[in-house]
Amino acid sequence: MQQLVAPFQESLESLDRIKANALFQEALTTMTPIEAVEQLVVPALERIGAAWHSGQLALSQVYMSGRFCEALVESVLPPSDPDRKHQPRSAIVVLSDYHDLGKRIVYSVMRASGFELFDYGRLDVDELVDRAIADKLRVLMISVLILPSALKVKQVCSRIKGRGANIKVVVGGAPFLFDSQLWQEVGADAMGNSAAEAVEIVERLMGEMQ
Ligand code: B12
Repeated sequence: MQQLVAPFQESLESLDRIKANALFQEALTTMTPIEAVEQLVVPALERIGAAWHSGQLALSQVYMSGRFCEALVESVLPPSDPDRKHQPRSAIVVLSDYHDLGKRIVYSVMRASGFELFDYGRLDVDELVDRAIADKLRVLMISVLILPSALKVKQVCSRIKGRGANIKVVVGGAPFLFDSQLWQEVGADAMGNSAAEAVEIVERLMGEMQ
């Protein structure tokens, strides 16, 4: 798999959609769709983000890479598991910033693993807290792309607690991958590095709630 990441990254950077698709299909011959996403798409996008950060790429290349990958991921997302687990009441949201891919993958993997959860799309703090409480959530999964959004999780957690609701907050996304302490600093109950970890965390929380 490692040897596919560099050519996949190059194909994205040069906006070669056909080559990117061919390399993704090659990965699918030896791994499941989610493995291909987590071991090929995610590392390539991480490298592209780092290259943009150090001035080697234009933001337009980052943007188009994200769009290509969204289409690839969308084409292989796993179907829902018919044997749904209805507990605990859960939702997933993108807090404040503008991205979709991480949330979409986590949502899809959760559903494929049998969990039913609300997809709140993208919300800001006040709207999110109101909705989470109105829906009587037990678990709120928050995905963020940039640090300012990650810091807003603190407001979400304190407002939820301030209103007396018992909702476990699970976070994920780039800022939490960069700083392993950040999830605790913003008052979250757990942080996941990947979609697979999201499932493990919710299963663990379900055990603790019983
Ligand atoms: C693609 C991308 C974009 C695209 C997004 C397109 C889209 N529709 O999604 C565009 C071009 C729009 C963009 C814009 C910006 N970006 Co950008 N972007 C990226 C990039 C390259 C990849 C992100 C991505 O989609 N990765 C793939 C997904 C699948 O990974 P993921 O989100 O991390 O999700 C996985 C895990 O984190 C986890 N997970 C995610 N959510 C959750 C939730 C839970 C509950 C759990 C358990 C797990 C979990 O599971 C997922 C699957 O494995 C990253 C680089 C990086 N290292 O992440 C930079 C990056 C995130 N961007 C960055 C920046 C700064 C920006 C901009 C501010 C740039 C600018 N100056 O305008 C804007 C901000 C836009 C905004 N306000 O929202 C920085 C953030 C730095 C920081 N510490 O805050 C990064 C890290 C680049 C860098 N190295 O500097 N970006």
